[in-house]
Amino acid sequence: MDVGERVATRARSRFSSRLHEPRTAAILGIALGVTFSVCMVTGLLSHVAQDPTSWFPWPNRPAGLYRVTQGVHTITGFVSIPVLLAKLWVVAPKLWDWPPMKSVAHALERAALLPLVGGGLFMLFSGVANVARWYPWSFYFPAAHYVVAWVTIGAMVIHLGAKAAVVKAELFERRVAEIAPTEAEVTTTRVLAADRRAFLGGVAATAGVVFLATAGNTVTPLSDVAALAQRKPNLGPQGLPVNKSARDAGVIPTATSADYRLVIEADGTERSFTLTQLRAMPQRTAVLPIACVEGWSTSARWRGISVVELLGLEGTRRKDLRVRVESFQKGGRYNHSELRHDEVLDPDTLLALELNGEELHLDHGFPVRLIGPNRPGVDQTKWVRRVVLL
Ligand SMILES: Nc1nc2c(c(=O)[nH]1)N[C@H]1C(S)=C(S)[C@@H](COP(=O)(O)O)O[C@H]1N2
Ligand SMILES: [Mo]
Repeated sequence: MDVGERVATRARSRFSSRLHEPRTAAILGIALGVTFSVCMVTGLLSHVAQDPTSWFPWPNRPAGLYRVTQGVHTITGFVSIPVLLAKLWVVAPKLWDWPPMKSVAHALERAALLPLVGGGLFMLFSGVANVARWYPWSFYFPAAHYVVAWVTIGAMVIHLGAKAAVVKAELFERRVAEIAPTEAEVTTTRVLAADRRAFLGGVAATAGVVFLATAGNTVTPLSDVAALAQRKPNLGPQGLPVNKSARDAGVIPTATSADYRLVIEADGTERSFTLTQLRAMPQRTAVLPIACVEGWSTSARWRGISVVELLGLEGTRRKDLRVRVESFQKGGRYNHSELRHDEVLDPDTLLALELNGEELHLDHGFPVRLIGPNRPGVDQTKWVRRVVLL
């Protein structure tokens, strides 16, 4: 026995539980594969929804699609946490595998563990921190979360490929004993199976609790038990949570000023409207959700002016239409947004003046806010000052 092997053997002997074994690891691996895959697919969709330069045409219907993708993304992310921790605990002794590399394939498989474990932990940690609005870092969260997602996906594909045979053998192939097992062997197998059931049951129960504690973010009937939800869907002025308040955005003086004018810039001409003039225009009602990237979402009834009507673009089929909507909030990444041509032409894309039957609350964007179907919350610009046809 060489020194390395002796050290490794001693380290492995500290993991005394019998649950550090392939079948438990395989079952948790499958569970994690499912939650991670759902989380990744919905995350990529949400990314595409937020990134207008993307190659993927994000549709503006159904109106609540982003609400679903982002809700599922954050819920599956949270639920993955106990499963990932359990899985890491089960396979921990394998860190001490000896020799560390048995072949090129084995070396590759082990090398992929660093981006897999590191990436997985980073994704879950940064996601949870972002939801909690805790930024113990200096990078731009969406960019970092997106890049590391691809690294993690790549590592996961390698890992799944490398482990497919083990998983198949452990879960899908009946092992026929070549020699009749002794009574002691039968007992050991039974005890192990019972331990495994109890452990996996505990992990599943924890995941269930995490699910209940987060799903209320977007599933209204569950909001009462949503201990981990940072926004309850029905809590806030006019029955809607507030992301950034008027005070935090520094817009109170401008938003409440009697001199407020909405400026419309199109084809080189500029028009401006007082609030009274805006209220006298034809109004349209639409039931649309606010769906935040943090996972919370609520549907509400909005009333206001169709952007397409305001710009006199009804009936146009132009595909090059782009409209920029600007807030009078100074600074802040979300003080403006852009509408694609299909969004401009959708009659439910509104400059809203009312929310749930009342004049917009200051924190929801008074006097005018943008609301459109299937747009990420970050793009539903509040306190609108200027609308520019590009
Ligand atoms: N001007 C401006 N508009 C904004 C934001 C902002 O920070 N500034 N935040 C956006 C985000 S992230 C969300 S989720 C929604 C939330 O709208 P609500 O506060 O009315 O619920 O507003 C959006 N509009
Ligand atoms: Mo948001």
